[in-house]
Amino acid sequence: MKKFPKDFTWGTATASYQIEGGWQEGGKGLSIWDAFAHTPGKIKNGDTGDAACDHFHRYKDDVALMAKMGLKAYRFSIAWSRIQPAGRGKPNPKGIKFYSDLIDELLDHGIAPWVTLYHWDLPLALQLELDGWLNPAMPEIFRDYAAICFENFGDRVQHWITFNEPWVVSILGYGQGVFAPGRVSTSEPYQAGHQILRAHAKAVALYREKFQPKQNGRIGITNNCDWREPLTDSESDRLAAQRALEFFLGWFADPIFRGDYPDVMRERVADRLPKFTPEDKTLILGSADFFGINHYTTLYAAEAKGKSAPTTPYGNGGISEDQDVLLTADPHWDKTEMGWSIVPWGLRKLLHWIDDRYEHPEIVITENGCACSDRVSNSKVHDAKRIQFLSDYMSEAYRAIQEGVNLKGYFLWSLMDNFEWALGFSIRFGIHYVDYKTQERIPKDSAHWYGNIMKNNGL
Ligand code: PNW
Repeated sequence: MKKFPKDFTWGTATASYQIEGGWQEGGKGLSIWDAFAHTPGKIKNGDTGDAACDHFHRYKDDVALMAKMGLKAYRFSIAWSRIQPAGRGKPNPKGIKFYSDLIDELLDHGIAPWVTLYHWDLPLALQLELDGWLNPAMPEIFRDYAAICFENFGDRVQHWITFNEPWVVSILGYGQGVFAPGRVSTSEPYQAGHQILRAHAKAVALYREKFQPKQNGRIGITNNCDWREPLTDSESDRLAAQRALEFFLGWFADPIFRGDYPDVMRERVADRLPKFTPEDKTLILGSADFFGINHYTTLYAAEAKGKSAPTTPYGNGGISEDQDVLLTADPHWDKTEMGWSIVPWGLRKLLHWIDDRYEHPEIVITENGCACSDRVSNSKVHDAKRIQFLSDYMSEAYRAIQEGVNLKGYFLWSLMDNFEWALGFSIRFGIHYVDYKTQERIPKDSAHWYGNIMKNNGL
């Protein structure tokens, strides 16, 4: 039996736009994802999150599902445009009430809420009026929104995550244009990322000054990173893999845990990479009580010498011209429905990389999971492949803990099938199956399996 530490947190994760629906209810304003999904050609099969999993109306049933499987923690995100329909100004009481009721329902069932303030659904007005994350006025606007959340929910929420995956917002939203707001640029990703880091730090400073002393919660940020393994043991491939990791995770984690962007980014991105003022640096350094990491896959990295290779649907490579890293998959690796290679040992190596580079931080895996082509038969879903994936990744996490990594939690993506962004409802990540016609939820085999893991605190 692989027993995890006594205080280990087991949970599942979701995000507002992916599950809530109710896109024009309860006084909610539009978000950039409402607009993006309604733009022809942006989402597979023309899907939108208008109704999604209808969680907005079914949250009580969904909390009952969680309770039934013995869930201890639940990570969800707040739709900013429910709280402030135009992104600024007076809070919307109905929006506050929705999340307040959800939090109460969770606590009534003994489930700890882990709340993400920004999982990509920026109020549309802020995009139209200010160009979204490109604007240096955004950090203060985000801080004011965060303050409303701390004020209204902080008496009951002990775990805050400011941003989910700034890398994805920057690269997929402002670089490749496959996610909202759909911008295509080689400089805007660095500007957007810069303002997100400043926004994160301002919200954390406010929380620490005004709320943390009384509310005693903790606050951090979630970054995402694949593992990059050197293709050969040549010095140039080793450097290529290291460079790819610094462009992926170092971009956002270095300023927070080391004080500035990685040198290799400064050299290669040069003037397109904004500079922090001394005040920015002071505010950003140390602005996280834990290290949130989302991890899904691994690729080999080699010195590219100008070559580039297509990666996966979401183009996990970043801006390849800047990195000059050639990414490839081992053809023997099995893949998920996302086209992401299944390489459990990549998680262990990534955890060690974080442990070394950031001096032994407390790490929480805030997402890990597997997309499968699930089918219902006799009201059951036999997702053996997902169970194998989870078991193998958890085993590697366990090994990392044995080897001294300070890993404190694991959140499975996702509680239920949901709107998988540009791929719509075609991709299923859930441990509960969702029938989008009837909104029926069916626990998959993996839900029962995960229930046992949590009960035994181990594998
Ligand atoms: C994450 N990449 O997205 C998000 O946090 C979730 O909302 C999402 O449903 C889940 O992972 C599965 O996709 C990512 O290209 C999107 O590297 C793209 C990448 C990574 C994570």
